[in-house]
Amino acid sequence: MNTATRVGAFGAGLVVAFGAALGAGRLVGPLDTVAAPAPHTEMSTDGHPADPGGHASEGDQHTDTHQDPGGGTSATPAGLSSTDQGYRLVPGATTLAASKAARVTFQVLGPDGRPVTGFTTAHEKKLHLVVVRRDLSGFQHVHPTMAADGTWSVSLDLGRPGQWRMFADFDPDGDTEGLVLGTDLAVPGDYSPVALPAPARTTTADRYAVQLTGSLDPATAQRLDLAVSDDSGRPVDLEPYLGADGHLVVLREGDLAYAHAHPVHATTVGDSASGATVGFRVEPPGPGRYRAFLDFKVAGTVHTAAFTLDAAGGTP
Ligand SMILES: [Cu+2]
Repeated sequence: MNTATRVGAFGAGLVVAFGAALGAGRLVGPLDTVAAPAPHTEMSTDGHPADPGGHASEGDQHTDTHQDPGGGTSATPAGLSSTDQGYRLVPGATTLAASKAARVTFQVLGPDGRPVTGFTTAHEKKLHLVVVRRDLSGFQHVHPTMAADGTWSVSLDLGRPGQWRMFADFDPDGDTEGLVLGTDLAVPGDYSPVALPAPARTTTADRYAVQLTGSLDPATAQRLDLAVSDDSGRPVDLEPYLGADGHLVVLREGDLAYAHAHPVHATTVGDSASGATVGFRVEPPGPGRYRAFLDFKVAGTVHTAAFTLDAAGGTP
């Protein structure tokens, strides 16, 4: 990513402008999902251990976003295309048998048509993969491993038939901005869409309760704060996860426009005072109903909380 982007975005706190930003989404914090236990193999495409543990200094400082001073959102939202800026996301197979441990492979082809092998680490990973069924159920955020030839692979929970969307969120080496490319995977079988839960301000993730404050506005970046407490109502101490106190991926119902936000404030690794609340700035590409997935880490385990939000003034 270029320096300007890095600095600018960081300084201002991340505004994820879905649309305007090309790589609006580009850093996803990894989560290994709710449903998919895929151990996230830290890949080391360059021969180094992916993350020795300290990513605070640099990994956190970039943001994935681009500021969009004009507030415009005329650009195509991230994740809707399998190609952008000459890059192309190519899955190894587009139809997979239903399996809770489906092996999924893909390559990112560069402008020269060859598999890309050089990626800039963002939030401790060279590539973040978000996978969700088109009905917005089954959210998974994992970190595939790349082979020397540029083929990425990962185990996903595709145990339920349906049409799945995978988003590769990455920043190729060079001047290109971060990209989010998307493509569908079909899992044949008896498909029963799951209705999106109604908008709500509280939800649970495993034994934790998560409370949302703020709302989405289709025209401007708005702050969303999420507070996590345990089953006895006590606030918990959020731990840094992939260089941030939390990672938020927001997807629009209907077209799955994608945005990824990181916390408004910088995270200090090992900062026990980071607290139980994490704030994000999110700017949806337009009106609609969205599903927001928050990945957070408590006591060494990553959890995912999901909320349905309307961007149109109709907040719960
Ligand atoms: Cu990730």
